[in-house]
Amino acid sequence: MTASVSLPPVAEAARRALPAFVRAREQMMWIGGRQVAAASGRTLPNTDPATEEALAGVPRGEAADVDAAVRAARAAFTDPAWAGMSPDRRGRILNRIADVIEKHADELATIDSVNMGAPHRVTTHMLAEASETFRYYAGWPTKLSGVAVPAGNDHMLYTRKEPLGVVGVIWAWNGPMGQLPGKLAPALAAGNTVVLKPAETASLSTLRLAELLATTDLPAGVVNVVTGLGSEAGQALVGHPGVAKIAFTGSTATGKAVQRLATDTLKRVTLELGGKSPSVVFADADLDAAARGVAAGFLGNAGQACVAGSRVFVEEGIREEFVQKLLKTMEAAFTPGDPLTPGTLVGPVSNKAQFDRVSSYLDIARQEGANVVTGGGRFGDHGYFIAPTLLDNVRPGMRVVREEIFGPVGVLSTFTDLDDAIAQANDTDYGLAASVWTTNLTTAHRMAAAIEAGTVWVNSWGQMSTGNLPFGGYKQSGLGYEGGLEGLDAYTQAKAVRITL
Ligand code: TXE
Repeated sequence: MTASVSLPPVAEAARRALPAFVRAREQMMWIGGRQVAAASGRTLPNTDPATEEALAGVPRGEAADVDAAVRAARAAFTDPAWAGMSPDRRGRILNRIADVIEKHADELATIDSVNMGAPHRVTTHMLAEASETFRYYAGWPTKLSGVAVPAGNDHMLYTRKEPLGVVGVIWAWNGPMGQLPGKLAPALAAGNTVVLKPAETASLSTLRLAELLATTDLPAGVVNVVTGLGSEAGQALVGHPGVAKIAFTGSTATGKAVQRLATDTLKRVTLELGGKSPSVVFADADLDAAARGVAAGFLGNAGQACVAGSRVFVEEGIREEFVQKLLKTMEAAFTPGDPLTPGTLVGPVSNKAQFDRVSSYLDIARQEGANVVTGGGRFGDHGYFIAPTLLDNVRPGMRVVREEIFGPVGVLSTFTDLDDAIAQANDTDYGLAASVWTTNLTTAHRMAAAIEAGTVWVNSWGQMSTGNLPFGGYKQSGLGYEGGLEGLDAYTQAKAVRITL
């Protein structure tokens, strides 16, 4: 797997037909319903990771821009146009947002694929989940009710579920349109207003989405977008006293810093963080299906998934047979290609910093004594492509076993029995997800109960929810939930009302 990557003709045609949006010279942020440049006038570059070519620059928003956006969001929060809107109308607006996303799904997916390198098939899937998530939450405004609490004849007691205020949303580059809906949809369903701060290297789809939102009936200032660096715009948003809650997706280290800073103003915080998720293959599994699922687990989106199944555990007796099937699948279906070529399942990693980071982990793997079964370095001679990599001869203490690499790299070990599988799967600081491959019902349920992770897939990997299941991390993979009623509650506060009769 060391051939050079040259863009096939179909991808070149797709690139010539790219939405004009990605090539516009300079994009604008959205504050209070208007498109604005950064107060400083400065911009940040965006790059196509498959070609290393420059795309449209985005404004480098800083504290002054964040302050303007928070003020606009606060004004919109109390404006009767939003605060007094009936719940059914709010639900209709959420459905309208879903319509608009559906209509422009291909365009938004293409923008993300070019801006952050995920295969079009992957970004298309994210957009489908995005519209479904808005539809799921569109049903909630009319059902978000408090309760009447029993009391004596002299009192009436009840609760109200109220929005929090301004929600700051900060998220990552590995799935711009995948991570946003689980935050934006429930925030709006509950009646909050928001300031969005997308990742600095992958902001274009959010800016395009903001243009599309302006065509719905959302009042001005309900959704604002400030682009910029985490250390500038991101930090200013987390520290701003006018923000009631931060919803964050990113690394565990940055998540901890966000929570520390948010403590000063006692903001609520939900954190979707990193992972080092196990894929556990038992001898009785359908090994062909397991090989495909396990490969997708650590190679899908070039391994840049918080739920990536980057630690592979195989029952001892089937090790050789399974590894052969895995290598065959990797070669047949997961050879990297242009993200815009139909059928590509592995694109480049998203940006130069990530390319350097993954490359350095491959050096660390060799220094630590891991064996490179396949891959182990750059793929091709241009673009930020990394060869799909499988490592074995690994020990539990190695950095490549313990730390999130966030690239197309899996580490493989064996286990002896169920208890050994559970112990090894749980030997991690993280706890976001797991996949278990078995045809034995007892094994499936025992594993599902014993694994310390927020999501457990049995005989699949990576199926995400369309809003209706809670998604959250155990241990250092996060705090709180997205999705489902748990994900909506995170954007509300309960008020107790006591009326003396
Ligand atoms: O993430 P950051 P980075 C992991 C993955 C990756 C590593 C580094 O292992 O290799 O993190 O990626 C904003 N205050 N994950 O450095 O820093 C930033 O602008 C407020 C896993 O890109 O977490 C961006 O919008 N905001 C993860 C967002 O945080 C700040 C997805 C994420 O950036 C900030 C991404 C600050 N002080 C990376 N600093 C997953 N769970 O999927 C940065 N940001």
